[in-house]
Amino acid sequence: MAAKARGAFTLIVALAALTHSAATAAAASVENTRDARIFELLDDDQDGKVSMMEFKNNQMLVFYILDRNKDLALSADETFLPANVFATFAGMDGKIDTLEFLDIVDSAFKQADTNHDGYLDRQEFITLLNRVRNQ
Ligand SMILES: [Ca+2]
Ligand SMILES: [Ca+2]
Ligand SMILES: [Ca+2]
Repeated sequence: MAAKARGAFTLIVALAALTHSAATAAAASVENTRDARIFELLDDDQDGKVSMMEFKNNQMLVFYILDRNKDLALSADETFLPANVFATFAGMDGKIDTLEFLDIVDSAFKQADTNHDGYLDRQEFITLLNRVRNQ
């Protein structure tokens, strides 16, 4: 998988951790349950698939959560990314701004949508999470 997609999905997993770690620590140990929750979190209109728009909206939420100092850019210490992966996103200024972030999200979505129908279904999503974990 391309570095960009890998990074974006690291962020998704980070969101899941942020959202659920406090309330459902016990349930989170069951990985499949957690994956289903992440998917439901992304699927705003609950039609069983995640559109590009749903994906982007939710990822922008991740961005704002991660951006602790609210300068609309992610520095290395605000992300959960390995330094080398972060560097490939951040470019010369050493920060990931919103446009760079959306670019990452865009390419991650396209990589994950293996049947190219413009949606992530549960299977595509779970496959992707498993791939990210097994890197
Ligand atoms: Ca949906
Ligand atoms: Ca920041
Ligand atoms: Ca698809």
